[in-house]
Amino acid sequence: MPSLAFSAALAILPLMVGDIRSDWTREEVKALFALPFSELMFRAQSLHRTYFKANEVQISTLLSIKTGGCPEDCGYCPQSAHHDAGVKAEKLMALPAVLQAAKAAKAAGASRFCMGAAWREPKDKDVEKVCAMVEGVKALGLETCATLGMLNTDQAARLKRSGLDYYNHNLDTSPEFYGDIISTRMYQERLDTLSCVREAGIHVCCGGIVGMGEGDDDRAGLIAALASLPVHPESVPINALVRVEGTPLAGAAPLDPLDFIRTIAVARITMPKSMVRLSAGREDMSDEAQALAFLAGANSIFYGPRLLTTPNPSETRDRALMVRLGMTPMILPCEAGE
Ligand code: SAM
Ligand code: DTB
Ligand code: SF4
Repeated sequence: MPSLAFSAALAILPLMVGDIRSDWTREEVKALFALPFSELMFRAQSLHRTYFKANEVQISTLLSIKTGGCPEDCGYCPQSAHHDAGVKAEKLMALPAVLQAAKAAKAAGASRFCMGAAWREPKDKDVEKVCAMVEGVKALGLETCATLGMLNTDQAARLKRSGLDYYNHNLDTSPEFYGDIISTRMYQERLDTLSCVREAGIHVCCGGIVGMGEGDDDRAGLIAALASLPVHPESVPINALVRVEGTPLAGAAPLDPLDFIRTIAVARITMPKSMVRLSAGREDMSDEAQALAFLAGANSIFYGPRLLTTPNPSETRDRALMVRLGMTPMILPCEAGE
């Protein structure tokens, strides 16, 4: 009779030898979600170790460069002008203040600086201003990421010329559940923006949110949609809904932490070479739940006491967590002298 370890290795073989696939079906993804928890974790952890150093975590810091007053009606978002979450609409930040925040992020240990704007889509003159920010942040030796809403081909090309490394644009949930959450922008429009970003040669950061009242089928639908993009996003943020008072989703049922961990593990298995980011929602997560998320294959976090408008764990808490788990920040090739 084969040993237990042998049987486990056999069970994982098809996943470990397979090339990176972009033909994941929802049924296959659902089957992964349905695995016994330790089997799922074993597969995810094995693939994680195939492609990454298991104890390294990439550190990004977020800055809201244009807060509030957004014309979109995303049900989860405190920045939507359709909801009253007490977020004041502000103008686009000035360049020196952005660079000051980027310097502070670098000094605190971030390797990537992500600039977020509460826009449906930027105007061309906004893109010019963001390009100046990208150039300035890059000159500090940081990777750059922006999330500005929908982009057209020319805007994506302009951002690429400024040196933008990543563009974040999320699918958020399954195509079927999407309409329950957002009515002002179509799923297809999100896919179109992702194509423009990809065509421009900017790395894609694309993920979603768990805990909005979606069913198991929707979680599988989200991961299947991400994992069947022609090229997998280089970065996959998995957000746990931050339930903000005044938004339509403030009263969403609390998310079972194990369902969140499962989503991370399934993202890791289906997109084995992507960075999977344990994104929003860490403020309310125990150290133990976060440790499980890393074990499930998460290898990136947002670092710093604020996400865009909501709290994130303090640097002190995160540094203690890293020490507690023996994890180290991922070094960029340029920092390693390569
Ligand atoms: N306006 C741009 C857009 O929607 O693409 C960029 C900023 S928007 C805040 C970026 C992402 O943040 C959203 O796509 C969503 O996935 C995430 N997000 C916003 N509010 C959230 C919340 N309350 N909890 C978890 N994730 C959230
Ligand atoms: C992503 O997927 N999560 C980040 C980032 N991309 C821009 C944003 C989380 C926002 C959480 C709510 C807030 O702070 O306003
Ligand atoms: Fe606007 Fe983005 Fe918030 Fe939607 S998620 S309301 S597009 S800022």
